Amino acid sequence: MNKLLKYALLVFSTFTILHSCKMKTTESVVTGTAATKAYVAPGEYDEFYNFVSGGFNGNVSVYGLPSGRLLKMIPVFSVFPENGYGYSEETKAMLNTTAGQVPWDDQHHLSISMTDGEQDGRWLFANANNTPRVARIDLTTFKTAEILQLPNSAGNHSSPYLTENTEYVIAGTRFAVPIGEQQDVPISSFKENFKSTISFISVDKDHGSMNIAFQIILPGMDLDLSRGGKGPSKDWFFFSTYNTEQANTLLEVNASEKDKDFIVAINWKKAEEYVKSGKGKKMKVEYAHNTFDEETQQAYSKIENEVTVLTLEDYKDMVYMIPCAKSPHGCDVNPTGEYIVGSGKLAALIPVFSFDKLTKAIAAKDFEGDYHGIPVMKYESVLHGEVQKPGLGPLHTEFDGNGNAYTSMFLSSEVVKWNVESLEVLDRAPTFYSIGHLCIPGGDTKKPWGKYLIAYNKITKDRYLPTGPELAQSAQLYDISGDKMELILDFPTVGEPHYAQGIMASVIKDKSVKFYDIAKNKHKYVTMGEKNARVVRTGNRVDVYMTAIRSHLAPDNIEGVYVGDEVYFHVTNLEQDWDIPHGFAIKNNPNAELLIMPGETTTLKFVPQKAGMYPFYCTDFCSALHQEMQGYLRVSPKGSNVPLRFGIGESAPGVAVK
Ligand code: K7E
Ligand code: CUA
Repeated sequence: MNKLLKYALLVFSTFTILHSCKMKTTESVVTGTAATKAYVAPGEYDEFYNFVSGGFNGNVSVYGLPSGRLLKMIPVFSVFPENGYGYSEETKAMLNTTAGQVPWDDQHHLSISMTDGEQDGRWLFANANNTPRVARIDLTTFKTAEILQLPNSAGNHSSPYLTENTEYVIAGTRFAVPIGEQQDVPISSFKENFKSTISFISVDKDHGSMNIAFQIILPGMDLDLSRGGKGPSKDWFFFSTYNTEQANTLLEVNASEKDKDFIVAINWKKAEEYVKSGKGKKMKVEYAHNTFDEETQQAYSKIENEVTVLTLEDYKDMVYMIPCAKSPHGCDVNPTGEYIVGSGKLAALIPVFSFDKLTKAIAAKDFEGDYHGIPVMKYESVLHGEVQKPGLGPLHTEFDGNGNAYTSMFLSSEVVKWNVESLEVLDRAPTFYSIGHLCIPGGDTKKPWGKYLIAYNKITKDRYLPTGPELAQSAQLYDISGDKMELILDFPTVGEPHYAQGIMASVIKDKSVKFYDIAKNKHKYVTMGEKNARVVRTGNRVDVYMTAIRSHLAPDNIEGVYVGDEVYFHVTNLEQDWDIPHGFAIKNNPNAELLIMPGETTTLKFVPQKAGMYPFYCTDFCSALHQEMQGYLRVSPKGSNVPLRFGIGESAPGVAVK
């Protein structure tokens, strides 16, 4: 198909969507070369990793691009029976909070750690909306290494966003709530009592460990999304807000009353200085800080009690409000750090603000007034310009490395490409359907890779074979290396993706851990070699020091366990080879299995409720004799006198009775 015809079809299909509200299929816009562009031959690696938020599944999934192949699901905020995350004794504490173990969350946004504004591929940060938490995933193991609960927060949506050198992870609240001692107040007292907060979580340069450095308390409003500045604006953070009307009911109407909401600009460097110089006050709070220790292979949960907060008196000259068209959702900063894009869901244009103008207007005190004591900038004084008629329902913007921006349009179901300097619309591509977030690998950093764009769509309809009332979520891959965006692939995703991150595979793939060095295994219940496999009774606690190696578990015969005993299977995988996990499951165990990585020790707790024979086995097909990797636990009635006996082969109770 010649280029002109293709373009005509694109324009035509966009036009039909905009003007008939009738959904169209893409058949007409996919060209013959698309398949080869997305094709990754069997045995070949993908060029990019794509880390995709799981939305209501609470976890993160990993795809390869351009193939769209699902590589892994990383359990983060939700229990994951598939590998025992949240069930094993080692990982239960990862999901601990001040409200007890919370086994689920709603995961929307991801950020890959950066050095000098470029992805360094060390860690992936993830937010939990519902029970406010931020997680750090280690990209050498693809495991959740740390989860930090956020006090004074409700709806941790504007999170987790990073400063240029990952000095801080920043997390803003979606819900304003009463904070401090007195929280039992009438909902109608929103205006007096409800506050919004932004948490600044420091990240250790070498190990990544997180701590809440301080929080900024803002008047009650709903912070939606945010971005850190870059280059000239690197000391700043920008947040979109809605409900600056401070409504507490029927926000659909009441939070869209005003013509403009705001983008909140915060000079975090100043905030940091103020805290260092002793400003701010300590506040009594409670939050859980959970860390997975690689050495002992054990998660520890600690309840912290204090946080430093900066209130309005402390931050007179570090917070400013920029008026922005109705209910802005995305708030994105371009790679040079000069432009801030506010995407108002209900606006028919996209305002682009200039950082240079902002600093000049602040210096000149060119304010329009104030919002609860915070200076409000004049829209015209800080505006670079508006993208006119971009489409309907702008949500999020990502950037390529060539001066272009790509904005998702929820209502008109399209991606619109425009030039950041000239604000001229350059291209549009339909999405199927109702796009939410989009992602260009590195598209939120100083150095976007700029080759592909992925649309994460909210509605799937007719894209895949029907699967009952719930359909697979739909992602679409576009080649953006040319002037025109070209749709090259549809791929289904799990959960409900919101934001995602993409990174050149070469940045992380060679650092991937292949197995754990068993010599360094400091787990309290490690079994160093099969000869040390044993069972130890202490009162009604039974510790099984079990080993797994192709193709047996040791011990594989255990007797002398009684109903009501607390049996702990500490399974050490003795393999020292890549891709040889062993699994462990026992009959009637009311939770999940274990999946033990080579060199690792993992524990399953089992409290037998009835006397009987309980077979156990390896669940991961590990060798030709995997099916033989099995054993028996004999459980006798409470108070019986069956002696504790265990073994394997010659030493098994059934053989070795003497
Ligand atoms: Cu889905 Cu980032 Cu929670 Cu927009 S948010 S789509
Ligand atoms: Cu070990 Cu199957």
